[in-house]
Amino acid sequence: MALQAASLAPSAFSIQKEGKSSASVNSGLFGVSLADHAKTDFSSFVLKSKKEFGARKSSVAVRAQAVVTTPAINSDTVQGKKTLRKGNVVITGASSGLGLATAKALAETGKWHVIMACRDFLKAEKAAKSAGMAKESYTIVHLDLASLDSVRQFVDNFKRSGRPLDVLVCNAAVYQPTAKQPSFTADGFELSVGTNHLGHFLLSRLLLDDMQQSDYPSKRLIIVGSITGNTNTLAGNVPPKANLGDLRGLAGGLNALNSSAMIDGGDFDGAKAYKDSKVCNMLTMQEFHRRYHEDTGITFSSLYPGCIATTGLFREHIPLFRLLFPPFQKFITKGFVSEEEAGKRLAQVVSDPSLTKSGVYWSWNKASASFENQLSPEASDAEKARKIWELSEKLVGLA
Ligand code: LMG
Ligand code: NDP
Ligand code: PMR
Repeated sequence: MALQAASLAPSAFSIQKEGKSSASVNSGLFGVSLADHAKTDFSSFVLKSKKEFGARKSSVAVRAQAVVTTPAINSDTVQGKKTLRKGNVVITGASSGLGLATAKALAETGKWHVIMACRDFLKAEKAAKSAGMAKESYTIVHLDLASLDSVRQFVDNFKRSGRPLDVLVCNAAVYQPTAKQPSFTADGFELSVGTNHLGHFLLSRLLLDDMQQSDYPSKRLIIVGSITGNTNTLAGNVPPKANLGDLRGLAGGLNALNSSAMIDGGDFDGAKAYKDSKVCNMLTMQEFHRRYHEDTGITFSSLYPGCIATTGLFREHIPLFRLLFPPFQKFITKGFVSEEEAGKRLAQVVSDPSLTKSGVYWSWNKASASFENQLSPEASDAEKARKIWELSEKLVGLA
């Protein structure tokens, strides 16, 4: 499936070059008015070109195209008032759970075009359809975060599309609570940290330029964190606890050959690896803030959306856990939140005008009001953040 989907990615963008001039397609894709936008049935183009892929391979080669972007603020000549064009938001892992709910919430506003960056094209298409997302409100593009080549391919495809990037949401994740042995990404990194942290680290670094170039008024880079990575909470104290130690495993490449598969150099533990990866996510957001906020104006945020106990994240947990976890969170911890509610929360971090402060880890109280939350000492350790940044740069080939 991954291979098959990989071959679809270029076609998703190649349709812009088939039969229509860039200018006419771009006016539909990037134009301000919803009516104009609705005329461009981009998602059906994607599916159509996918079907044609096997028969006409030569047409799939991605060619660079002239970039004709519409400015963020447009004058609406009919009504004589200024309007904001649709924002373009990339959401990784938008094929289920939080990512899908956020994509849906944003698409429904009519103000956002969602680029669903997913490893399984067909699953994503079915998910978007059954969520009732209007087909002109999204585009699915292949991205497998467990492969650095795939991340680079995604970025190339995105750049070639000529679409401005206004917000990037790093949402995808894997959790392997029952794994006895580590598994690895295409590049040989332990899978949870390799996917959740290193894949997103490369993706965000490579797309930062695009966000910088966008003329959208509020550009944001969001990385989904979690309470379970924060040892200043009860949830963060359920064993195994997150702990990055002195980063010796990360420095060694997390490959279980010449180093441990775990960041701290310890024995493999899937639940700990996930929590460690979330600490990396939260530290990365802060390091981005320190390095780039002032110069770029981009808002860097992280969040804990609540315990969405029903998502696919727990697919590898034992059946008894999957049965008891939702009622446990609903009735005992009261930390439970529905996918829909969590999607609205993340959508706020994407687009709410009151959530523009950079460097913040957002959470929500019982009344579902957002507040700036406190991170654990480790998840706010600036020196560790810098070291992780530098080691990660080496591992993903940026340094
Ligand atoms: C591990 O087990 C697994 O081994 C691992 O594979 C992985 O899955 C990992 O985190 C994921 O979990 C953790 C295990 C052991 O937890 C359990 O699942 C045991 C459940 C036992 C049930 C206990 C009764 C709960 C009440 C009953 C409710 C019925 C519904 C049941 C639903 C169960 C679904 C989970 O965990 C333990 O060892 C238990 C000890 C729990 C420690 C709690 C933490 C206390 C820390 C206190 C310090 C607080 C300091 C911070 C202060 C902050 C204040 C805000
Ligand atoms: P889901 O499993 O429903 O969603 C995870 C998404 O990530 C899926 O779309 C999955 O794709 C995708 N994904 C996994 N691996 C890759 C990969 N290699 N390349 C591309 N995409 C990939 O879980 P949630 O919605 O719960 O998780 C979303 C985010 O929320 C995660 O960052 C998680 O850490 C965070 N979070 C979740 C909490 C919860 O209680 N559920 C609490 C706190 C934070 P596919 O559909 O193909 O499997
Ligand atoms: Mg946890 C007190 C509140 C609370 C909250 C908000 C969560 C969230 N959890 C809480 C408490 C507890 N949990 C307690 C007391 C226990 C012991 C019974 C407990 C257990 C537990 C397990 C076994 N919880 C879990 C697991 C998982 O496998 C989940 C996990 O750690 O995934 C990494 C999990 C979670 N609890 C949460 C949240 C949000 C998760 C899941 C996901 C995540 O952090 O992304």
